[in-house]
Amino acid sequence: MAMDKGRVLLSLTAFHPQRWYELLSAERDVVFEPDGPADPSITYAVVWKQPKGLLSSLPNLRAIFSIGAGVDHIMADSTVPDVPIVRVVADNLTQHMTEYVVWRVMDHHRQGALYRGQQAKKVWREPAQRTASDISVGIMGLGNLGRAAARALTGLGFNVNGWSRRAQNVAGVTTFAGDAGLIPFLNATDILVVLLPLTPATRGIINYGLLRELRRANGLGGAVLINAGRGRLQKDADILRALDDGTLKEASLDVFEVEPLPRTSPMWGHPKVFVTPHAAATSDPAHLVPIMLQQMSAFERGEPLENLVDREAGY
Ligand code: NDP
Ligand code: OXD
Repeated sequence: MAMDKGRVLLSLTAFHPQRWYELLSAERDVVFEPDGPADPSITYAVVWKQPKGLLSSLPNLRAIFSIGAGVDHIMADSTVPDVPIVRVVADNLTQHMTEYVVWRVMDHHRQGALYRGQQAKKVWREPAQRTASDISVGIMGLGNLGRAAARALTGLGFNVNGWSRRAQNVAGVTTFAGDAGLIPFLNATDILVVLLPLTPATRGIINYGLLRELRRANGLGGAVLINAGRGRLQKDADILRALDDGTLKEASLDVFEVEPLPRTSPMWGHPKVFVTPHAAATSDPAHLVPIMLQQMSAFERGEPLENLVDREAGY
């Protein structure tokens, strides 16, 4: 039997909600706040960093929709009720992330920082040039985003390694898995791209000891870190130490332990760091809301929800 058309609670922190509201409202009754405690009318929640305790107060909640691919912002609330959690898997978001990864890998590979420095001093000097096949890019996290980035990088001629929790097979990629695969993966990697989710198992994984394991005899002049996963995967202080003692040559960081990155952070002015404001792959409501609305309607017809979070694994 088909379910009733559910009402949607929209709870977004640090995102402008208006466009999400307008697009969801085309098909659904949408509210920003429950109608008092234990509001029985709400059946779906569309969220980013919802207030703790909010979701567990809704007795008829059927499903939670994250407006991002990551769901650590939902899981941070230990009272989240045991209903399906749907995360974003969408061509548009994947394309944004692939563009970011290719952009940052190419900039480090083609020595963007060196040329920007030379231009500032009006220096006309041509450094030695490598080809992509001289460089191994290692992607931590071979999920939806990691696999797409790997495809683009293999297409450009880079050697690509990938590391995941479970063994994966990706055409043209040398894959490693689990704890046993981590050190061999790092030892074979010149440019490390982090596209992991933040879970209890991955928190703080990008630390000084891990960075020491990267390959540095590669003609790049040192190892490079690119993190577009989550800030709390990394230890900002360890990255600064690694940059300052030469363990790392350069870093491109889209995410930080504290966001927005405090104005006092040395990352801002560091000559070897390229900072973007958690903008590698922006969630665009024009692309994502239609997918959410389709999922809600399909669910009400009795079809299964897609792109569900494994609560035990935390992503
Ligand atoms: P997926 O869930 O599709 O993939 C996650 C990958 O990480 C999988 O390969 C998974 O392994 C691996 N993984 C998870 N836990 C571990 C672990 N303990 N050890 C080793 N590997 C692990 O996620 P997406 O690719 O869609 O997204 C990845 C992350 O990117 C998001 O969680 C989010 O944090 C971040 N993100 C950042 C954005 C930005 O703008 N900066 C935008 C969008 C996403 P397995 O294959 O075995 O499951
Ligand atoms: C996401 C993000 O998880 O934008 O999608 O960080």
